[in-house]
Amino acid sequence: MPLPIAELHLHIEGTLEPELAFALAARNGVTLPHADTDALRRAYDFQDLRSFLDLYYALMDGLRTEQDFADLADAYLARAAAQGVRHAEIFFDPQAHTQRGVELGTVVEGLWRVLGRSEERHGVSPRLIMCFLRDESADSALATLKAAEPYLDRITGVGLDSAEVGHPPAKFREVYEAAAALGLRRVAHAGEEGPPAYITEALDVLGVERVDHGLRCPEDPALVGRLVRERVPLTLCPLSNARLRAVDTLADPPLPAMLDAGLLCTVNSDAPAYFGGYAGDTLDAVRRTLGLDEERLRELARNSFLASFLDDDEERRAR
Ligand code: ES4
Ligand code: ZN
Repeated sequence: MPLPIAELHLHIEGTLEPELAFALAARNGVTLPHADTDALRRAYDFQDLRSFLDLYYALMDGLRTEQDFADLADAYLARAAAQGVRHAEIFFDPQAHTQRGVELGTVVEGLWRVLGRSEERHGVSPRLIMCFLRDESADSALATLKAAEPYLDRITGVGLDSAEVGHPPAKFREVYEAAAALGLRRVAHAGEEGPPAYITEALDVLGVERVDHGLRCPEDPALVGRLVRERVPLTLCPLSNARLRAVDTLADPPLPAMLDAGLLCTVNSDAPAYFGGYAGDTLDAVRRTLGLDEERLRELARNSFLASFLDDDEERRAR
C-alpha cells in the first residue's frame, strides 16, 4: 500500500503522456511537431523552464474537445490513485487553451466530467486551481477571471505559472484582489527560477496562502524565518527542478535541512509526463536519493494534507 498523500502542485496539462498527445492529435486532425512518441521523448532534454514550456504548450494543441480534457484527467487520476494520491489540487492553464480557440467552458466542463466522479471512481478528492500565465498581460488575466465566473462553483482558487523571471507577482495585484473578493483561494509559483524577493512579493502583494516551489527561499534567511513563523507551505517539485536544471541534484536545496528548519515542505510532481514521475515515483526518488526514513516520509505525507485546502473534517477522513 503506497503512503496516502495529497498532491498540491500538479499541472493537468503536464500529465499529457506522449501516447495520449498523439492519440488526441490524430483524433482531432492536428499535426504535432514531432514524428512519433520516440522522437518526442528525445525532445525531453530541457535546458531550463522556457525550453520545457515551449514543448508543453506545443503538445497541448491536440486538446480540443470536452472529451479530450476528460480523458486527460481520467488518465491522471488512475495513475495518481495507484500511487497513493487521495486528494489532488489540480492546476490548469485556461489561457493556453483560449488562445488556441478552445473555450474556457470546454476545458472546465471536460475536466469536471471526470473530476466530479473522481471520489467514487478513484478515491481521490479533487480541487481545481486556475492559473494565470504570468508571461501574458495583467489584462488577459483579468479577462480570464471574468470568463471563469460561470464556473466558479468548480474552481477553488487561482495560481500563477509559466515563465517567471521578468514577470514579478506584483504585476497581478489587481486580479488577485478580484479573485479574493470572489472567495477564491490564492497560490502562486515563486522562487522557482525567480529570486527570493518574488516569494516575499507573492505573500505581501498577492496574499498567497501557499508558495509553489519556493525553491530559492533558503537564499534569504529572514524569508525562511517568516515562512516558518507564518506556517506558509511550500509545494516543492524536486524532479521538476532537476530536469529543468534549477538545481544540480535532488539533494539541492537540502530537503531534510529545510524540514528541520521548520518549513512546511511538501513534495509534488508538477508535470509528471515530462519530469519522470508521478507522486509516488517522486517520493520514492527523494527517499532513495536523500536517504529519508519512514518518519520523514510520514512527515511529508502529513504536511501534504495540512497544506491542502481540505477543511479539518475532510482532512481527518482522508488520512
Ligand atoms: C510549469 Cl514547472 C512549471 N513552472 C512554471 N509554470 C509551469 N507550467 C507548467 N509547468
Ligand atoms: Zn508548476
